[in-house]
Amino acid sequence: MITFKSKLTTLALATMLPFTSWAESAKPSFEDYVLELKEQGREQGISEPILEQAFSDVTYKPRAVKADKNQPEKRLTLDEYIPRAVPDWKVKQAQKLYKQNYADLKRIGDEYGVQPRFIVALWGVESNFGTFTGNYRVMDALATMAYDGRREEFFRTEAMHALKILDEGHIPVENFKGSWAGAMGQPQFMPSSFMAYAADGNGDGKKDIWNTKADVFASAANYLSQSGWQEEYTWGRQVQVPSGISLELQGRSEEKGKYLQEWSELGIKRFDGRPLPRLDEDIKAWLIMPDDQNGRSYLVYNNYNVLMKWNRSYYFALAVSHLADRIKFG
Ligand SMILES: [Ca+2]
Repeated sequence: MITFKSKLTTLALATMLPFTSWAESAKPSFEDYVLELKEQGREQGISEPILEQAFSDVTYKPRAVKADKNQPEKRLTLDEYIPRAVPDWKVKQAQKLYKQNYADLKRIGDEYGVQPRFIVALWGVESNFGTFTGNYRVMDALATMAYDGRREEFFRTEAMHALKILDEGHIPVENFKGSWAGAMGQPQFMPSSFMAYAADGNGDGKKDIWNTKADVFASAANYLSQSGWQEEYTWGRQVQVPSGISLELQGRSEEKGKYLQEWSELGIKRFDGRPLPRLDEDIKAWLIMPDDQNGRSYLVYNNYNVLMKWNRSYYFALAVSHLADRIKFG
């Protein structure tokens, strides 16, 4: 009986202690953790001078952890979100930069099979055309996020990719900057995306997504191209749906896709009321209604699914799509 009681007391005390106090007793110090990362990099064949530079003075960044935990939870409707994410000044800036960089954009767009307006739209949404790229040292951000532990494996792997990027000489350590989560340069690539998709757009042998616009454009275009982009199509369009349409029809899973002719027979029209285009072609589309029947509805093509691979947020994909259309249509 006494044993039972004391066990119960221990249990009660344990549940009252803040969870972090035990988690941290089993955890190495940040300094030791960074040494482990360095050793792992050494095992992966990263050169000693790069290891020394990359790991000199790696610092834990409480603000990165705070940013990770405080991501906004309030859900905006698309009617609220789109004008905030793509204000008119951003549209004007996109149109101006599209013209200024057209020679590079056209060359790179042709090479990768991506319409230039989508390259510029991604650039605008990701980093405001390269003006907000993050000021964290990438190794600080990744070591902090890995040490924080909620997604340790993911960030540890990203840290190893980051070391390879330095080892390949694309960027000097002192300029190796990114967001609190380690998203880098003007397209905000995580190191693993850099390794998979970064490209050299100006032919100097380096993939400099921080400072070389041609490399930024080629890297974004290569990402889309490798992910299945089809340049003969657009992303989709906003549509009118008949009142009372079933929400069962919406969704992006394979079996929810229908040909445009089928959607047209279900009463779906372009947003301005005209019939859907290209009804005689075998083009599959998906209906999405993120704000239910009362909000904006879209028929999206495969290219929209590609944008969702870049970033799983439909807010992101629709902001990019909207900006790409404004570049073309004003
Ligand atoms: Ca280059």
